[in-house]
Amino acid sequence: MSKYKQKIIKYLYKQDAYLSGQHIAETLNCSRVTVKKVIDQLRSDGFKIDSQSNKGYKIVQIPPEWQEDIVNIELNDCKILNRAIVQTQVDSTQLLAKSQITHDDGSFIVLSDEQTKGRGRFNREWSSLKSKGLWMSVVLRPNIPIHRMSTFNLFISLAIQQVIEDNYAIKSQIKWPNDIYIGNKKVCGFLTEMIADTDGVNAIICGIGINLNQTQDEFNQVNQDRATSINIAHGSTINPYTFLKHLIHAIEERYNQFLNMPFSEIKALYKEKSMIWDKTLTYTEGQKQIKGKAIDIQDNGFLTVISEDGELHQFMSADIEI
Ligand code: 32G
Repeated sequence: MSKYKQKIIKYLYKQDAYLSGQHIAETLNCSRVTVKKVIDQLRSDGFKIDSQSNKGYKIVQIPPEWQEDIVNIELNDCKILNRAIVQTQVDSTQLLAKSQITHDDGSFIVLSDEQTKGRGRFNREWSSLKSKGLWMSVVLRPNIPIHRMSTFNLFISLAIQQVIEDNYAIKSQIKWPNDIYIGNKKVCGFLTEMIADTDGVNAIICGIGINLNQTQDEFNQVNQDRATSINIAHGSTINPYTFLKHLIHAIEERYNQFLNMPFSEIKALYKEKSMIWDKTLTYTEGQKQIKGKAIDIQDNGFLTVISEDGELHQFMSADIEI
């Protein structure tokens, strides 16, 4: 029976309409009893499936936990990713992705409902409440020399920023180099790690955390005034599969651009969507700390900052206090 489960989910989800048991059985070449059994099983898995005597079945609600079958449907048209690894709980999708790389040379995403040890830059804790956000690691396999990686994050930033703005009508801005903001609150953080040697890049492991459905009071005390979710800004529940679909599509497009065109071609757009201009901010990179204003971004992704004494500084990355 279970051999039909995936097919039935896929068919019902894709059609997104009432389909009779008879029609499903004929299309998928199984019996109506099998269809009924699978429907019952899906309902006990937490799917809400409406059934109407003259119309048939329709999925009206998917369980809050990520469903691997449905995630894979959303990945179907994506040429840069082979598959999804879906977990209910992990320490960190980033750690799981890295351990997978050692015995899997493909491109994939890792998704988890919850992370118990989600981490951001400088090993800072990344709050990853169960089924409240998109906690994802994307593993890509470019065939490029290491020096080309300096602009990867910039292309990814635009992919995320654009999904929020285009599909949810929310003004969002990039805070170079690793965050997306709505107003003065963080909605997303991402980081890019890689496995590389002098011959080039073997794998990119890009960790992306996007707050989708937290309410303001669900953020802890520290993040209370500094974090927001798409739900808060949009004013209604965000369907994680729809968000994922848009994001995968945007990442695919920007990743292909990253591989095929210089950053200079998207630089004007990147600058327009960035929030750090015209403000005196504190920039820290390693031992170096200065107060200054960002004035430009170079074709290699470096940020040019003019410090209070009028000197120019180039940052490949930095921790910026806002
Ligand atoms: N929303 C807003 N601010 C938060 C949150 C939150 N949910 N949690 C903590 N803060 O293990 C951002 C993040 C990299 C990558 C944190 C500010 C960018 C997260 C500041 C307070 C999937 N680094 N530090 N798995 N990590 S989630 C994983 C960043 C993703 N901050 C993947 C990555």
